[in-house]
Amino acid sequence: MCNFDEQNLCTYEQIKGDIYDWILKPNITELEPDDSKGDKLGNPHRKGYFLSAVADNSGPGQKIRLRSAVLETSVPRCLTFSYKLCPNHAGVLSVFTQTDFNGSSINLNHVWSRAAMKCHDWMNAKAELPAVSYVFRVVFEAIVGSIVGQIAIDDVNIYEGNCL
Ligand SMILES: [Ca+2]
Repeated sequence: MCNFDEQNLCTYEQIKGDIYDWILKPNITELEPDDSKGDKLGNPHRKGYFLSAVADNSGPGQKIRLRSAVLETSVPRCLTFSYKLCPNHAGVLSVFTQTDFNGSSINLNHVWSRAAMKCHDWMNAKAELPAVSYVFRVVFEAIVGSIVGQIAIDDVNIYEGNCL
């Protein structure tokens, strides 16, 4: 699992070609008090970091993408993660699987999507990644909305087998 608390991206990487990157943010910051009211367990004293797609100057419609390492084929997997996506009109968070054909990245399957809604605590997401016959990556894509808000992920895990 990648919880970003070591202030790195584990095996994940920014997709080149986006104007903006996903950025590490601490769970609590005096400068941006709306980022998170404590962590997802409601403990305001917990330290740690999460990954945010909201830059100060990123405009509406910007796509900000992150991809996993290459995943080998043939076994079903389960993707789980936590997300915070709010308020209404702050944007959309999607997950795709992607492969590489002749040097071009091709989106294969839409796995998961949510549009920003009213703010609340961290939510848990779970999605099946079916077995396929080629190597692929998992891509997180944030599309910034018309209101500056929160598009954030944490505790990303991909494990072999069906979702529990
Ligand atoms: Ca974290």
